[in-house]
Amino acid sequence: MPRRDPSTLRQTTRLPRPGSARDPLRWWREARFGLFIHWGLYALPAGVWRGERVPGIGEWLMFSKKVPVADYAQLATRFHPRHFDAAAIVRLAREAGQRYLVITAKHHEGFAMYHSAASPYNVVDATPWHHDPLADLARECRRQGVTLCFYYSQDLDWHHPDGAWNTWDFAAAKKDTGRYLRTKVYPQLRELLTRYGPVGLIWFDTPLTITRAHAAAIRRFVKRLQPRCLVSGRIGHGLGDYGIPRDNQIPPGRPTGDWEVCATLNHTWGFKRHDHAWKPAGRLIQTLVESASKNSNYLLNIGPDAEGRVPGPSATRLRAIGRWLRANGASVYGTAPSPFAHDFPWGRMTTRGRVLYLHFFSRPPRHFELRGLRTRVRTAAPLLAPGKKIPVAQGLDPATGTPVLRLDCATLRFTAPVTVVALHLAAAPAVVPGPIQEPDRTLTLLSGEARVRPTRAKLGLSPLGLTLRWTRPADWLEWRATVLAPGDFTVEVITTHQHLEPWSGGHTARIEAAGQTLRHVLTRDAEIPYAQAAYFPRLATRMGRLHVAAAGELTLRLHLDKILPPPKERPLWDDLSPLIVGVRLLPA
Ligand code: FHN
Repeated sequence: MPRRDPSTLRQTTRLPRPGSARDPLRWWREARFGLFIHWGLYALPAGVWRGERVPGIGEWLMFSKKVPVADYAQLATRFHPRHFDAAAIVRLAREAGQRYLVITAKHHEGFAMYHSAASPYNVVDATPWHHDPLADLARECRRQGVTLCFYYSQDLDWHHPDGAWNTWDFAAAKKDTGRYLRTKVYPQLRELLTRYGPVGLIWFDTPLTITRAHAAAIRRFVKRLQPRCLVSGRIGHGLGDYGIPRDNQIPPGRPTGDWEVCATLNHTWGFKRHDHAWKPAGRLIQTLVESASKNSNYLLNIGPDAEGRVPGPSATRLRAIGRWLRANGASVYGTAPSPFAHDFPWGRMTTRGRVLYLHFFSRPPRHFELRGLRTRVRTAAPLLAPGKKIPVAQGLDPATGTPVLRLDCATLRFTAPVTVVALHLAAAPAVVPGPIQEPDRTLTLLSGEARVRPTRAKLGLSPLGLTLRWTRPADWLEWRATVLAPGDFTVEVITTHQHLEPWSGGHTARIEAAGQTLRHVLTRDAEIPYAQAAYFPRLATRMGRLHVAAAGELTLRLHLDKILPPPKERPLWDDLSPLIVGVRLLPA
């Protein structure tokens, strides 16, 4: 892996566009689940270079070891994947329930995995295999009804003298981006968009040095050749048709806009023979559900080996997801996100018109309670047993008037990893805005549900619901939350960071609520366990105790009184200010 993960903080996303027959995102929103394939010359070293295990993600080996182009290109002479079987790979995607496939046409190593006239450094001309796997995949995708898409590294290219980031072979001062785009990127995009039939999307990646003008020109170029082809958010500069969080990142709460979570089955993208950190299938299913609940597709990766074989543990997991989807797919495909902007401790929600799907990640208590749903529930039943109605009671909390829904789950059979209950509503779901205390008395205030103050603050919130540019003590976050059961609480501030990047801590935080003040330096007091903790750890700082005397609306303000300057080392990303996930109140 690069020391830092240079993905995507610089991209933003547009707001969702309304669905219509002419909406190019329609098929993609309907699909919700896709197969990512990282395959290139890096599958040969598979994470080992000259006998030494290279840390990090496999496809970055050339960069990590600063392998000279002349040496790295020798790999092509050994690339002969006898076991590559496009029909089997597309079949696997279908078995997994994946509706589109994104294959690396050219990754940062610069090697074209198809027959490119624009560069002899390609899988047909430079290998003893002399074969175009993208042509096979295109044919099989058509035959088996999977949407074909291409990954293309438009900025980083370590083979081309003018491509970004190979400065061990090519002097940075002599690089001419325009020449790289003219001689490689545009000709190759033209090939990809004219030779393989309709392409669902081009998955651009890692927009680190590309200018807005170049990104806009690439977008126009794609749309001219295939107007319905989508452009991923990692084209940069907010020019994508949808956004992509950083690798393996799931945002807290419900972000704004259309998103695609891209994720690995182990840690690497390209095949690495020593990476056996396979994620359990149950967790992957929960992440798929969680993505859908956040208006996000889930693009799950395989890295075939140098023989073209899909690692066994990858195939097993994909098939397990497929089995779950065959039964429960109605609660995922083509669904809209949760009507709530916050996460629940018991699972996630998706919506389809007047149906609200509750995805339980663990067995619910017999008397399950959901707070904040304003719409009348006509019936509730397990998705897999619609005849087994679950008794429903709806009422108002006497102290606050908050709508409370109770399900009697005595007869509900919970099956791990996710059991879906469908609520049929009298109308499309409407909910109480803002955070609401849970029945276990915890109250989570996500940054995405806060208001930024004052109105002309420099502080902002990203569409993913994390703080941006918190550099001025004069700015603050403010929540109006509903408390049903008052009392004493332990208050925590939750921060995060990308695991390879520094955590921004040590600032002095102050909380004002219920007439009390809590002040504490942001320290790492505990790490909160959750599915993506390996990639985006969530760290809790204990601020102290708060007494809330009465039920009703609680206004809580988070200030940073003292903000430390960012580290001296020049960051790749724009903003190194504290990333605040939110504030949590736990019953004391
Ligand atoms: O640098 C790449 C990486 O190799 C991989 O392709 C991932 C997939 O999202 N994208 C970049 C890092 O974010």
